[in-house]
Amino acid sequence: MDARKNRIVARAHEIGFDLVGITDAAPFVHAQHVFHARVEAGLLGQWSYGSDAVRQRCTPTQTLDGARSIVCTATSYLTEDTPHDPHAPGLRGAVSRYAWGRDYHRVLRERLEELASFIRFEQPDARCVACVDTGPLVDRAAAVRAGIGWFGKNGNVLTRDFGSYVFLAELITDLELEPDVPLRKYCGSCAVCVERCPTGAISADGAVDARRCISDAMQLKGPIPRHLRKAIGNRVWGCDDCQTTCPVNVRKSTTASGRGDPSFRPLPHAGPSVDLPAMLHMTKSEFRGWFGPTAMAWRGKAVLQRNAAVALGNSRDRAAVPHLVAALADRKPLVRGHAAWALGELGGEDARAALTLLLESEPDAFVREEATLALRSAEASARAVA
Ligand code: B12
Ligand code: SF4
Ligand code: SF4
Repeated sequence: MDARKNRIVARAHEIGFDLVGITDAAPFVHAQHVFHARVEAGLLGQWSYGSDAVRQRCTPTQTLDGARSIVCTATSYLTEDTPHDPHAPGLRGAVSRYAWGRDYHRVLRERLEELASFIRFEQPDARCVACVDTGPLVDRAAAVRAGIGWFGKNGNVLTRDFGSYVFLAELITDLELEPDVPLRKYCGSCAVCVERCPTGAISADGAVDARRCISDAMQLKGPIPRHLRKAIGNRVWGCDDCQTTCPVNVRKSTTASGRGDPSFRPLPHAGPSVDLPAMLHMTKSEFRGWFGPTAMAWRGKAVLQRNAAVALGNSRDRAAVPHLVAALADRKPLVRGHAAWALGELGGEDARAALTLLLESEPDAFVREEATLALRSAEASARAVA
């Protein structure tokens, strides 16, 4: 290893990155081809990247003129906390592991900036651009070419030491650094995630259809498609099913230190599970205080309230009914409409009465449609019981 690379890698580990690999800045030709094909097939759903955006994400020199290398990192977010069962009855909702601590965009950007400062201290004329998630780079393709891990059929990059519970982040730089070699590893005949994905979103050749993915549905701006709502269970953000079932993730260590990264430990209000009625009725300042520091806040308050309403509809707990009835008066049609759906799922006389009352005065077409269908479903279950 060249001495400069050695020092950068050592410093990156000190800063808190668990895995570090280097690749050159050549275009990601195969990834661009795969990416294009998926956009064409509509598999990216709401992430409607145009051809220019796809090309830029796969061409590092478009982001940094004169780029020569990419320092790729992976940081484990696995902590020892137990996830909440997304199908447990009751008034608590499951948060995906990646979202229950501090927002990884902020944490990793701070670390990348620290690494860039170190590089500039060593080489004052070096230029660096930090990329994490929303940055203009295909994070997974870069990590794979830098030897950090391999593509799993569930779409995630799998790593030998930390499994797939890693965040990916990169520094594109004009420094010439010796590239690492990609790993020669594949899923082989395993297809556990393909079989266990609750919505059948993963194809046998390892392409994720975002339109059927629960993680995607929770981030939609508008209504959650009806056919996905039951499979969501009590989840309010993200979905980990294709990771918890993956054999590569069994008994994986938590960070290089083995103690779990303190930044990704559960925050008080956004831990492995949240109080669903509290989320459904939160004020703006509660939203900012509870979820602002996490990666769950970027779509805004109404989206989380909508998710909480769906989770309560799947709670199999009649204690949810009064909370949902109260949410029928929410200012946002998105919240009212999903609360109506949830009441239809729980049924009962009180739910039917509230839906009937809502239909007498509701002006919004989407909410009216949801309430009409919900009332029908609640009436059908009442008939079935009688
Ligand atoms: C949009 C997005 C999503 C969307 C769409 C995901 C998708 N599958 O495309 C949704 C909301 C569904 C999503 C969900 C999740 N995401 Co996301 N997401 C992104 C984001 C912002 C862009 C991904 C993208 O460009 N997709 C387009 C597709 C075409 O590209 P790709 O996913 O990189 O896939 C490449 C491979 O298919 C590759 N490829 C090339 N050759 C080959 C060969 C083989 C055999 C295979 C299989 C693939 C392959 O080509 C593609 C292009 O590079 C990235 C961050 C980033 N900048 O890359 C995070 C990112 C991929 N997400 C991440 C995470 C953690 C998740 C979730 C696990 C969160 C959760 N628990 O709910 C889920 C997992 C869902 C899943 N099974 O994919 C991490 C993944 C970390 C890792 N270990 O891989 C990333 C990298 C964010 C980060 N910086 O850490 N995500
Ligand atoms: S995140 Fe959930 S819904 Fe999406 S592909 Fe994985 S298991 Fe399927
Ligand atoms: S469950 Fe099996 S097929 Fe899916 S990513 Fe893990 S090893 Fe690959």
